[in-house]
Amino acid sequence: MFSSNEQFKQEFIDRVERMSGKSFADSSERDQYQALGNMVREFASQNWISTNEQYRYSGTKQVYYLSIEFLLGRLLKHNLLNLGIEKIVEESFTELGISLDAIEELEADAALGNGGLGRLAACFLDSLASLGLPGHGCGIRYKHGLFEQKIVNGYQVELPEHWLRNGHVWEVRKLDHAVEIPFWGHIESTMENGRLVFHHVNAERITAVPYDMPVVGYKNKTVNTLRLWNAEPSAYPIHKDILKYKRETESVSEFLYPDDTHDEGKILRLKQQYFLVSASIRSIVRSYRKQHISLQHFHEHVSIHINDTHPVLAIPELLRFLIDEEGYGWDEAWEITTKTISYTNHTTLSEALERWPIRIFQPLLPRIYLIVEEINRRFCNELWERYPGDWKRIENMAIIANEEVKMAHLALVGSHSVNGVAQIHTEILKQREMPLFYEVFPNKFNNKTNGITHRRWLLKSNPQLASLISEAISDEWIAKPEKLELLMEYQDDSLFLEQLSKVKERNKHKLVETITAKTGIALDPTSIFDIQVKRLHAYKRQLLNVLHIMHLYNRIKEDSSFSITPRTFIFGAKASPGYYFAKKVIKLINTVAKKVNEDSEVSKYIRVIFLENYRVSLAEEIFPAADVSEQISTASKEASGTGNMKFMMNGAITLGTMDGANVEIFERVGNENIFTFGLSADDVLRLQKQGGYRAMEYYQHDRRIRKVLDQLVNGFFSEEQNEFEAIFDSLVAHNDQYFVLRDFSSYVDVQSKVNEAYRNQNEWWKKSLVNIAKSGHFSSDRTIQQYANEIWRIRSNSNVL
Ligand code: F55
Repeated sequence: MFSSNEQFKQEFIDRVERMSGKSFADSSERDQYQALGNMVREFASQNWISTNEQYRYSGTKQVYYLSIEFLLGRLLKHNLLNLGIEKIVEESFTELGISLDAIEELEADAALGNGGLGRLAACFLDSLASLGLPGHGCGIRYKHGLFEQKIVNGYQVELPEHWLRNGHVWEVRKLDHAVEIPFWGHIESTMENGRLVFHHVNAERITAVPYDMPVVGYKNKTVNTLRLWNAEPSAYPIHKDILKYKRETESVSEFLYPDDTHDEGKILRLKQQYFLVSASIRSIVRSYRKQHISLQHFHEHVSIHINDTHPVLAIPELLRFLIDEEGYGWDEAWEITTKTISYTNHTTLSEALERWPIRIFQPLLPRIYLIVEEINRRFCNELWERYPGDWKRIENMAIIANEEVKMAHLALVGSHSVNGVAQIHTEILKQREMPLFYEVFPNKFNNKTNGITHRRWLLKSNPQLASLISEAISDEWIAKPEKLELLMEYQDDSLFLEQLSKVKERNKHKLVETITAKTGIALDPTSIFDIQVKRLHAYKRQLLNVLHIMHLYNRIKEDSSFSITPRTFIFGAKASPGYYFAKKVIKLINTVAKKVNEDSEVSKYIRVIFLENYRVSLAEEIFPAADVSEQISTASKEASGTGNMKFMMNGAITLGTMDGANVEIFERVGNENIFTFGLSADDVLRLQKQGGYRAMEYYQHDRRIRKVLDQLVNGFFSEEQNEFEAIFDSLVAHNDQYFVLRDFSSYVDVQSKVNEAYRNQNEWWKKSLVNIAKSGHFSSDRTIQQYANEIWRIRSNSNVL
């Protein structure tokens, strides 16, 4: 099918005609997309079957990555690339007069995630398959992924997302693997053969139907599986009102919750969590059974990883299965469970730590609640033995306290490994956030600094840079990204640096075309492209960026001799629909953008763009075009960040605080190749302990700050007078919880250093080169290899295939 252009074209034309019922000449781009997608999936399925068989018969240990989010983006080109058939398809399409880029545009992003946590899961799947590791994803097949963002009059408006509207060519429904998940009802116990047996009676059952997607490894014949569960009514409902039951059932996999910090405490969310976990464990055990090995050895053959606490009910669910369905005693079941499960923490923000009120938890999941109670009882007993009389400590560490179930405590107690996602984050977890647990379980804690797949974020999204690199150092870096370091040899090669700058220029031109087509705003591709793209959150401090832009506006207006290197500030960010402050910041960015872009004097130097509907496919155009990467979170608040790594790999220079993985970027590139500013994490944590700092004094004593803040509320923007009052208040009246004003001066200084640095073009491209050269460490291949060796203890099967 893909062995020659001629053969491909023939098969493709036949396929288009067979599937669409039209002649090839009459077929639409969508018909062509469908036909190509089908061909590619079919092609991958040969290796999919053999990978599965190999896993089944060799008995190799498998890992299952449970995540409530997988932010996949588009798969067509990614699959073509990994299957090694991109060239044949591209050439054949050119011969047929079809644009592969145009066809790719027809694929909707699979946006089953909010941001970093969901995208990390997607990068991990790619690395698992590309390293030939037996690792699979388990998630939910949301009918509606993350909302589509429109900007109307400067405000964010959310529209429901419909990625499945035209079907999804990559998924295969597996009805014969469906399982039933019980909710509600109550628990009765009986004595059977001297053993207490639990029965879940009057439960309402939901059918979980898996949809499998192939996860294609990079040119290595491995095809793993992402299994996404769809909620459907059971064939034997007990409900009287069938329509209501159907509606309620389907709602479980209807929407992705659009919040990236808070769990709203909604019952539907807890239902989603148990739905994912219970369906996944049932199917994991089912395939384990095919190997005919006793469940006693389960943890030797299976590793289950939970991505944050959202799937933490995997712990009581596996216990329940072993005890209730397999007849194991508590101690043995507990040992198997804890040895199977490992957990990643993604945040220290207290508002993000999940806690469920018992009044919601207990009625929905009566048997699971009993098990959690027993875990808690035993854990508190152990603590009592170790710290007799220390009630305060035990209360602080309990899994159930104050009428709530604390999910992070359950994860810490019921797993054998707890990892943070960057060195500084892991240290903060151990020393500041969970010191009591660190004291009890020092060996569980470990760090796994995040990574990103260089195949999507460099090879696919920046093909020109990828070729330039390969021409210089061969394409060995694709299999071994740490080889990018060989680029260090080219630091003083002015021809190479020139070529590097040309690639960036072309990528900037391309982004400008996209932006101008969408907004009508003309941009200067020779200006510095200074970009902040990520979810909107107070701790990520998009506000600091905007306040600085307002300050530049003021300087340009006040002083006619003030001149700066032209700069284009680009933002992309979705705010959680209920997050009032974040939405106000979006409005402010758009208001400042209008003011700046419409002012002929100011727009000579700076322009501001807010890109609507930031998402994976748009990100792939943005990172290659960036000069400056804004990573300006309040130190200690960003667990890792992964956008920072994508920018770096594409040759942008980080302008950031010493937070998350920025610290490790700093350590690798050295002081000359990064712009850092602001308070350290230690400073912030110390000041926070003291109750903060005096933000009002910064407002009163720094006239730059006073001017900018006054402009928020004095009608300067000709918006409603109180439009930005909440922002003003957050800084002054509520004492600036995120140290925006405190870091303002330092940020202004570092921004002017960026200006200076860009003037020396040779030095700039050298910095850019060093960043690319040192970015191999941030490939998720490195991260996944560490998880595989140190946590999951799984091995590659590539030598077997
Ligand atoms: C989603 C839902 C809830 Cl209820 C809570 C959090 C999230 C979420 O999306 N979190 C998230 O994206 N966290 C981020 O994880 C990244 C990957 O580890 C980190 O790089 C980033 O620092 C962290 O904020």
